[in-house]
Amino acid sequence: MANFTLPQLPYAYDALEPHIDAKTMEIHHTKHHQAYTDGLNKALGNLGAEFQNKNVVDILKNIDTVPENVRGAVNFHGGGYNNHALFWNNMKKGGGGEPSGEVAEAIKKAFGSFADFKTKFQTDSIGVQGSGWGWLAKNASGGAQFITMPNQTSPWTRWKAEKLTPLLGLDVWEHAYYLKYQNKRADYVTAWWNVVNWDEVANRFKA
Ligand code: MN3
Repeated sequence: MANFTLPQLPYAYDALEPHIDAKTMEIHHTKHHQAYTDGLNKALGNLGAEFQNKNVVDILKNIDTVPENVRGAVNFHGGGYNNHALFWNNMKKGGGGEPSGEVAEAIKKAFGSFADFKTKFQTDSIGVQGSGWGWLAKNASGGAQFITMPNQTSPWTRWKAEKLTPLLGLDVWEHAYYLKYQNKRADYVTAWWNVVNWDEVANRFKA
């Protein structure tokens, strides 16, 4: 039986105030992330022993090997499980500013400038239809790339085709912002830049 557990938040629920409110963080973590955790365990429970003790990233990278009858559920809940773990670590109290080092150079090379990168990330994330995520990823040639992904589909599912590694993810599901920002997704995205943990992004880029 798969036994994934809800990862701890690396800070208190109110740590990202006023940009992301404590109530949203608490519900997002204890209800939504918990639901993806439970859903992943349930979906994997239908499969044989070879799927029970795998790392979730390995499962997502090899999503094409998951039997078809549960592939959709594993894609959704496994993606949600891993996306949120990345998301919590992509943020910190007193974050924001600009990256430095290798990831900053890669962003400049791919997008022209940090400001141009921000515009692209922000515009396309706000433009996601329905629910999904915006991602800064590292591509096969070691460069920076922006992608959006629908629903909870993880960038890791594009590993075999494109060798994409997720670096920085932004959850634009309404549950990530609705309590504080209601329908104003753009205001949430604008505020979110103030909590981005660029040290974590730099570490993920180097790894
Ligand atoms: Mn979410």
